[in-house]
Amino acid sequence: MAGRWRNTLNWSDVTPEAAYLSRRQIMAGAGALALGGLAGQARAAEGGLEPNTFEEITSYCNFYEFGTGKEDPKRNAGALTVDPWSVKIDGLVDKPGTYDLADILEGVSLEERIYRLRCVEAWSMVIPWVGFELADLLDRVGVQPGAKYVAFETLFRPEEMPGQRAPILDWPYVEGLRLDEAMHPLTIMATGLYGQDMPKQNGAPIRLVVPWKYGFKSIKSVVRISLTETEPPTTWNKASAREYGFYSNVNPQVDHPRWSQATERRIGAGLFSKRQPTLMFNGYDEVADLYAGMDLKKFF
Ligand SMILES: Nc1nc2c(c(=O)[nH]1)N[C@H]1C(S)=C(S)[C@@H](COP(=O)(O)O)O[C@H]1N2
Ligand SMILES: [Mo]
Repeated sequence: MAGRWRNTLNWSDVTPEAAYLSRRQIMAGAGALALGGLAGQARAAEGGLEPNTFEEITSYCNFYEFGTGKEDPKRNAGALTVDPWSVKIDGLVDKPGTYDLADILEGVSLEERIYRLRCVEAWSMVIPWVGFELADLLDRVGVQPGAKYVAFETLFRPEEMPGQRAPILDWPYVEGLRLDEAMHPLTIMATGLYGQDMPKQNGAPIRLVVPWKYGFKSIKSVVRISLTETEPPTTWNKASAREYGFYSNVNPQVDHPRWSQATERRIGAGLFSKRQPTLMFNGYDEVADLYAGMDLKKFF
């Protein structure tokens, strides 16, 4: 994809440039929906999946490597070098190695996935990602039988990431999934949004997106993916284990110790708009099977 960089982009603009993307979509539930077919025609999305604007998605961000303010990433991420970029894949895999991003992208098919994003802070957006299923990548490198978890790591480069020069979090940012969560078809590695290369503030050039979990699980600017036998440490859990569990599935019945998770504020909905109810698994009911028999209050 061309790395075009526009400040404003409307949903209707996306249609021509995204038209070549694979239309393989998960239509079950509210997983994703097909792009509007008519050129220049904005399409009303089904199931409350009207995407936020490009401006909203790229201006209101959490990326503490660039500062803790919502507008800090947009202001500070311009200095990030995203080319060259490689991802080290190691641990319990048949073909460990440091893979150039281009090599990773060669073997996958990019597609658009319009997903809700629910931040643990109780705001939400809808984002039209471009990406590929993490399972496709894991299948290519060959997951060994002993692997039970997937660990992820963000770039550590304090020269370009001013937030990393302060002990805001335990750097580098790390995250993790259980292997079955990582292999679920809803779990993607995203390389763009609105049909363009990933804006730096949203986790260029490649980031994880797990739509049924709180946003902090969707780790940005990934440089390492490791298959492990034991549950990997995760950044927000290390910062405050009683507030941020390993699973962190969106769950309106399990409140954060300091605020309710029953409702959320949709970014861009307007100052006087009503909060909307938060849905179990952020509305992605198809993942419920992954947690059959688990106490989701205990494993929050
Ligand atoms: N490396 C890294 N990844 C991160 C974060 C971060 O601070 N650093 N913030 C997380 C949080 S809290 C959220 S809500 C989402 C926000 O993604 P967005 O800014 O692209 O909407 O990114 C997640 N991934
Ligand atoms: Mo978040």
